[in-house]
Amino acid sequence: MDIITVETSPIEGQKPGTSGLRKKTRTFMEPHFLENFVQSIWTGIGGVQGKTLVLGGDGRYFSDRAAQVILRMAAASGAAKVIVGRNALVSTPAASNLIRQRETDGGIILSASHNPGGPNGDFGVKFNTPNGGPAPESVTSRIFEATKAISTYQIMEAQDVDLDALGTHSLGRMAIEVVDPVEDYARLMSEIFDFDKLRALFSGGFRMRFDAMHAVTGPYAHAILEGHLGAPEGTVVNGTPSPDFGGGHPDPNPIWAKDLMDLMYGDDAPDFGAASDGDGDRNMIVGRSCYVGPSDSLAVLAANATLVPRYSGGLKGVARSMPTSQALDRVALRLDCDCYETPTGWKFFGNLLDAGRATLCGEESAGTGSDHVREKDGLWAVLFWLNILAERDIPVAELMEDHWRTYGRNYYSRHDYEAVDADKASELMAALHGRLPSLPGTAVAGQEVEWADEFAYDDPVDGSRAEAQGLRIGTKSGGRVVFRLSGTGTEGATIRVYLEKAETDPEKLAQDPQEALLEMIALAEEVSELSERTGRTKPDVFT
Ligand code: VG1
Ligand code: CO
Repeated sequence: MDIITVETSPIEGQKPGTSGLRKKTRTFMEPHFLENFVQSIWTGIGGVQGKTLVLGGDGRYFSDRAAQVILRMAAASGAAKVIVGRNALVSTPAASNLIRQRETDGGIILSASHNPGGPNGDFGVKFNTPNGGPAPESVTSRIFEATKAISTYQIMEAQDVDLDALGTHSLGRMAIEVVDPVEDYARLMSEIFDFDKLRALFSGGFRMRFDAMHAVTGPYAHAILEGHLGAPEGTVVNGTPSPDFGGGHPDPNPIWAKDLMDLMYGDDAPDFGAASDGDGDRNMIVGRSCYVGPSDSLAVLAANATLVPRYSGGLKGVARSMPTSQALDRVALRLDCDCYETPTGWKFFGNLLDAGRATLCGEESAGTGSDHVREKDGLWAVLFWLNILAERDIPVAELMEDHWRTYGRNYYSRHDYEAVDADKASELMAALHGRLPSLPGTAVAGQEVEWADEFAYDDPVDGSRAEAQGLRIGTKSGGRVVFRLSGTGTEGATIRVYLEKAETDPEKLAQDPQEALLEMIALAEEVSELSERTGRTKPDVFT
């Protein structure tokens, strides 16, 4: 088979964001776009000669073509082996697990997570390092530098590999092993949780619905929930992955998982509801008439961790991304364990997990995970909740009330303003940045500002520093507002406004978050002049 060298030149805009490179699918399909980026990954990691990689993704439109291109490029650059999920389907946490279990040199995940798929949707490519986690900034910046200097790439001329057939194939001298993407992951879950207890829960009549949102967790949820744990058939809905996610938006939040919300707030609600995103790393948890916000969910997992076999010895530490609510900190204080605050994106948890400083991590964007892999893990979070409910034997709503009574409640919401004109968004951020030093000690929208800063993170393990990670304002009354620009969007800019207010008065623990946060919402508007600057009067999405 021939290896050909193709002349190319740098393509603008190949800077990896919060989680790999995400673009419109059509952009990825433009001549050389994918190839340039993949060759730059090889350069950024010091070549693939003799290496073994994992390859898989959420199965979105163009994944099948992209997988064949990546295989031909890996073979052309001398990779020894690529382990591929059948039909290139592997959830993000399962890919992280494969990279670790098989001790490979890393892997490539094809996904744009919760963004819609299809020719008019989004596509993404992410490189994960040998620890199974998303490449840290040191690696992504080398990849980005390579995209700016590229002049050629190598690709093998060959027929497509049959990725539907399990077993070993070859491409030139490179081996390709097509594996069942669910098997290893299901085994890992059975080692973490008390599967006997969960089987007893379902055989005792516990009812749940898991909405896979036509995305990658379908096969995993069918196999684990309905297979291993004996949940009745029909527990998993929308369980067949489709390249455009059934035309939907595979984002597990009350807006995009509305069917599930309607069911859980209706007359015939089952005991428990859950959903996961496109690539299976996010989760949504909802009890009967009780939606659990992601930051609260993280705090509940930490508070109840010792009920799960793997964490029965306690937690080494916990970590949350900066904009995530401080509900976790309250639990850590009681447990007397360290609580780290990192920038947004899972890549910042990797060092803490590798160094054994943190056991559980999470983000307000519906991502929770632990040291079992190096990605957030949707189905793991769902099984964690089931394990807690099996042990505590109370409804979700009661568990939440108990949690807030014990620890206090951090009312929390994120307001997103999507596809804002990029210049206007950066002007807003720049103006706010300029105002920060003058805010402490003044009153804004009737709230006394205590502190204001721009978040920067010094990694305690490798000493690296990440700057400009969000603008934050804290009030005397224990409130906080954070402003960030999204690093995963593909159209204009997305402004994220994170609102939080702590409440410990036992009489005030049952409010609607949007009501409880009205003062913080007013402060955010006044300090940023968001509606005036962007013409937007309400968020496109709030969670
Ligand atoms: C968003 C979330 C962040 C998450 C990232 C990737 O990033 O806010 O918490 O880690 O998506 O998640 P940003 O930069 O748009 O705010 V996933 O499930 O999209 O891989
Ligand atoms: Co995701």
